[in-house]
Amino acid sequence: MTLHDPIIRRCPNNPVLTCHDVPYPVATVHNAGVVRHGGRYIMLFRSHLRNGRSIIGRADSEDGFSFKVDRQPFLVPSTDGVFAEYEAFGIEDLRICPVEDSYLLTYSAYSRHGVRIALARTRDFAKVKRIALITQADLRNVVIFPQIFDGRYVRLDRPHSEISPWSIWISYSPDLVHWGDSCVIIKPAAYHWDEMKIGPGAPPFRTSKGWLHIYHGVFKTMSGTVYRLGAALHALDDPATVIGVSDQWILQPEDPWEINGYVPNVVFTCGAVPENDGTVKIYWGGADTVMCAGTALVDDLVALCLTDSRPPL
Ligand code: BMA
Repeated sequence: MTLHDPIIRRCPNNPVLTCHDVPYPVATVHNAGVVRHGGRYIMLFRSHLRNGRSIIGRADSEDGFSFKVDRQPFLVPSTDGVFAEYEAFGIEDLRICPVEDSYLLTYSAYSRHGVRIALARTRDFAKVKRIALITQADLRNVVIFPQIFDGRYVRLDRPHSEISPWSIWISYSPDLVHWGDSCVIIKPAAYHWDEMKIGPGAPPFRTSKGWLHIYHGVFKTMSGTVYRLGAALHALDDPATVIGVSDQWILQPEDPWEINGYVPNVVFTCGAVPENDGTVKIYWGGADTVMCAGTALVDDLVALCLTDSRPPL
């Protein structure tokens, strides 16, 4: 099979959203979760406020590329109880995980105690209910699979470690609150584009060959780090089984707004929307400053994982 080059075709209107499109004062617009809901695309994006802390805004689109931002932020740090304690430094990098009849929102909660992941639920993007803080400190990038496996929710996550390069783990829960049976399933590959650290990116989506997961990988250079995107395929009946991890990256910083910005040389994804025509829309933050979008053929991404794969561990 001949793969298309480039694998991800960038939207000609990139960046699709910037701080200038937001009707309240923010310094950045990036790392957004996106879903199709009720015939529209809903984007929940992160913005730095001018004090350096982050909140989540909402933008809607008819076509997935041209977005209009709500007048008010969608989610700001809680002022109540345990969530207030752990969200005090801001909330970041929200993923929208469609599971059963609702959307599970996972986001990084920052505080003087470190970073952990909070879980909230919405059915309509009007009412949002926080459910629980689902990791302890220094564990983030949580994405939840759209299916329940043998009565358990399944998530990918990324703990920090001093001993091992930061890797992608899997965990299970009967109730979304208590998680366990964790094990590592994909590690960075030595002297490879993702050798420094990797982490879950967009919530995985179903293909005929497996769950497709777009993740991020980091390489350290003499002038800082480079964040790129890669693809991995997990078995449909058992997501802990990694069928293949693409040896090549699928996206790297190339446009000026990906190379220069708040953090240079970053493409970072929290959302991808599979379409009925065999394509997938992929969304990424450019240089932690703007939102970009692109399209790929699902078959190309699957083929990279199956025919040009590197060992997962
Ligand atoms: C990661 C996270 C992301 C960010 C990326 C690049 O560690 O903080 O939110 O996009 O670094 O700065």
